[in-house]
Amino acid sequence: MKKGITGMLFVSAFFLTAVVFSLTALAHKPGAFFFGESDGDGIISGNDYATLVSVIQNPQQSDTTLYSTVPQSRLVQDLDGSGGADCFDLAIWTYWFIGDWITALGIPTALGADPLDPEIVDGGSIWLPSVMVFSSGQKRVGWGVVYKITQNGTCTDADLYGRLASDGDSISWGNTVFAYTMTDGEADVKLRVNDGCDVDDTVDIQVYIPGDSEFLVPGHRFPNALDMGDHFVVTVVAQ
Ligand SMILES: [Ca+2]
Ligand SMILES: [Ca+2]
Repeated sequence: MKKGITGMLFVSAFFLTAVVFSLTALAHKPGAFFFGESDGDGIISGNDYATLVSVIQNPQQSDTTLYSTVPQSRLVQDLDGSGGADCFDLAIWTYWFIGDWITALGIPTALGADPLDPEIVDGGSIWLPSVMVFSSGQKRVGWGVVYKITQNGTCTDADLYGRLASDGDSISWGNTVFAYTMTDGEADVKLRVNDGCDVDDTVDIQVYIPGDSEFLVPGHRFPNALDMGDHFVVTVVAQ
């Protein structure tokens, strides 16, 4: 009897949460916004649970049908970093859903890019080398990586092209932007230098994954920021 009541309460909470959060529309955010997600609202809720169960039960389903995340991939629900979506991820997810934010083994532990010192033609633009995000030897998918022009270079009259950190739904030029890691585990952002930069100037760019609190990602999926360590230092060269 008690078990039945508990089950009813759980199911009730499940659907109440789904209804409440279906009314909430959040702009895209960097960091763990999509980690464990499927319906793309950035919030761990009943829809995401149903998707993960469905994928486990019927693995041949199309990710583009099931996922509204960026990218549309079941790997955003790979919480243990195994490289697939399975019952071990569901176990972690279930803890999260009841408010026990246990640390998932699939959270990123390292960022890398090569080379870190590319050149850019004066007045031109380049795609920076892709930043890769890893954990447990696996490339991580759907993580929002922030790129930020710092004061450390000799020129700051430059812009980055990506999702604006201030409004992740807008893709534009700005000082601080982010990009999600795609199914190859790589995030891509473009840089341009403006009139205020000259030949031999450098543009310094910090790369990191923010902790949940910096951009108000709901839940406690990624409490602490992860910095790439070394910055991009891009040198302006003559045309
Ligand atoms: Ca959700
Ligand atoms: Ca997994």
